[in-house]
Amino acid sequence: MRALRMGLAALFLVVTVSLGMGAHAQAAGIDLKYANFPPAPTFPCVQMERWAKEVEARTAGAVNVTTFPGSTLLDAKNMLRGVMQGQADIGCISLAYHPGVFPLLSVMELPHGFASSEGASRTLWDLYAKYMPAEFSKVKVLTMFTSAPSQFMAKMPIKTLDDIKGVEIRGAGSLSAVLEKLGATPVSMPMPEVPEAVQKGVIQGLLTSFDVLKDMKFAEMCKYESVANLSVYPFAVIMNKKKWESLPADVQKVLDDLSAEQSQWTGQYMDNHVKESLAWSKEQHGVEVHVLDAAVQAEMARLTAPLIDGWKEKAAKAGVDADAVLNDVAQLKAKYEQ
Ligand code: 3IO
Repeated sequence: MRALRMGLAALFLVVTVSLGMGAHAQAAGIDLKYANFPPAPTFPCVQMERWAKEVEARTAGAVNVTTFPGSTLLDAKNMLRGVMQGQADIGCISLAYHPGVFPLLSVMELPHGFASSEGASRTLWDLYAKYMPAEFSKVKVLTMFTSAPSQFMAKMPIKTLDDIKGVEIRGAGSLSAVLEKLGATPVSMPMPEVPEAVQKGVIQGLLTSFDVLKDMKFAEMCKYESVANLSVYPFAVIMNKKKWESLPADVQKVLDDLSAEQSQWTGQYMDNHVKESLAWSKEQHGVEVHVLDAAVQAEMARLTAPLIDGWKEKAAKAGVDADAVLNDVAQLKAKYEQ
């Protein structure tokens, strides 16, 4: 009898607590501020809107996400700190903008030869989930994804390595290092600053994926596109840790269940969008697309290979098992890009 009464009491407690939590989530109306740095039409913001819509639907409206694209709440350079300090609850960061801050996951900026954003995005997420690297311990990671492979967009044709020798081209982080190895003059800056730099002639072109031809209108200014299939840019969507800890368990579960799916969704969207952007740029702006000869691509691979040893050295100093991570990248790439 005593045991039954205690059992009932415990059941009553569980029911009231869970009802209470649900009621709290509904009544309090959880509002999350999500900051992003590039303009609204770009892929990091498209995936942000998709995530917001999914979260609102899957929590039956208990969570409301307010999105701030185009650096309206936090810009690229303030994003990481701003989220840690709680100016935004959620933010999107490009890892390449923070050299030395992510010794493990910067492995995804190296020239592995990924052919797709989907393959690279899923690889990045799996690496994060496996290693849970200390470099992200001060935030909650909601998802990760990458750009598509990087290509040249320039004011003049690029067909050989001679064509970029000493030429000012924009890349960020390790992609800047790629440009240096190729003999160009690398100029590093966040994406939102690039259109003006091209316009003013500070740079003659940029190295990133072809989505921006349409989404940031580079097709108007950079008429010559060269397919080089260089490294991708990794991104992370991070949440203020206190905010995360304040969320009810059922809401946390919805967000955790969305992480891997959101990574794959973004990769698939990006791969399709790059094709659409290229077709649009040819039609609307008559851009010229040149696929670099196999011999030129092979030479680029040879010149950039030392970046991998450079990463290994720095990673090892930060306590990362660099060989194990590189091995995982190769295996995951084969798995997701077969
Ligand atoms: C990128 C960044 C912002 C908006 C669209 C984009 N497409 C590819 C990238 C990657 C990149 O160049 C960067 O700076 O992160």
